[in-house]
Amino acid sequence: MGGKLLLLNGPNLNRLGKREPGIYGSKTLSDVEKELSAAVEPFEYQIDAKQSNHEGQLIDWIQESEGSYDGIIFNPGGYTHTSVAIRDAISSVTVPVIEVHISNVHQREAFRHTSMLAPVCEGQIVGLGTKGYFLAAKYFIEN
Ligand code: DHK
Repeated sequence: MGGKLLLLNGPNLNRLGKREPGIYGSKTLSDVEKELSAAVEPFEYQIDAKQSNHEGQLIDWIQESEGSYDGIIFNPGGYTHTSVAIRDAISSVTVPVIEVHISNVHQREAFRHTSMLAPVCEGQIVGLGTKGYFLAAKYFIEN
């Protein structure tokens, strides 16, 4: 029992709660980070929460996760649909990654239907709101 998870959020997710609330909900990223930490604590899991709007920073954090985390819960924001470099970073580490999207990307614009990253992730949770982050943590705790 026990472990350490990295909660990683990409561009524009720092605007959660203010940004298009009809699509992304009213919780702030800080709310999600605090609630997730509290939810995993009884299982002796710890969450490190990081957010960046910058592709290179996200890549550095993914590379540095090797050996330090049991899993990464990752909402890559718009980089989901574009970033070969983030895909390569995920492939370069053995830490399993779950891709999370708050919105149902498949009900939205066609350019959101493709993920560059999903093929190298352990799994993907889409369209279940911020609950998706909690479901990803539950998966890591139970596996
Ligand atoms: C978040 C974003 O910022 C978008 O660029 C993605 C994702 C969808 C989400 O639903 O959490 O297309």
